[in-house]
Amino acid sequence: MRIVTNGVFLEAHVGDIAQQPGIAAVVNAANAELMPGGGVAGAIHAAAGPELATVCAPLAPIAPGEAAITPAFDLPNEKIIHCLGPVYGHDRPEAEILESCYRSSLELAEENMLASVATPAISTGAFGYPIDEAAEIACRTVAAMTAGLRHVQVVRFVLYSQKDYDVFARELVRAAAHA
Ligand code: AR6
Repeated sequence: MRIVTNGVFLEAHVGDIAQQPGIAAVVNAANAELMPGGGVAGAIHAAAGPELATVCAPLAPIAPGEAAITPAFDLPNEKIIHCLGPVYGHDRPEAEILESCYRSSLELAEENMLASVATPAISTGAFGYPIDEAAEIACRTVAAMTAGLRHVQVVRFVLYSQKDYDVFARELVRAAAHA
């Protein structure tokens, strides 16, 4: 699905974050060391190739809520924005940290004059953030930023299951109505 808010396309798709051709930057749900791991980080490092870990090493560690940007190597994108989400029930205040992830990612995209960003549902896998709460925060944060975006024209949420997609689609409509 796709809606327009303040001239920015907000999308939700079911798919693989490592297969998003036509998108300038993909967001990695990273670990602090920016190394390959499971889930999104595993898929992104596997698809980007071993050079990614080499350029990531000097940028690490990052703190929860922070983001870093690298080339995308063998991925069909220009850049990867690596973001460390909060571990649910451990990194607090978790809602503010998750909000900071999406804000920092879009700020980096703007600084790098990138036209489109695709992001997974940060923290909702290994880090245990409940999907409903995470979707509300993600969609609200992104929708609230649309009015200030100059370069980013598309923000795509890439969800791994139909169930997660349904939650994000619902929250996106709700957030766009308030933006
Ligand atoms: N494309 C899109 N979404 C995906 C993909 C994919 N290829 N693979 C998983 N998801 P996670 P986190 C979904 O665990 O919770 C890693 O091991 C998944 O279903 O990747 O932020 C890192 O090394 C879930 O909804 O990220 C870190 O240590 C969401 O993406 C840690 O996990 C996020 O799942 C980060 O945990």
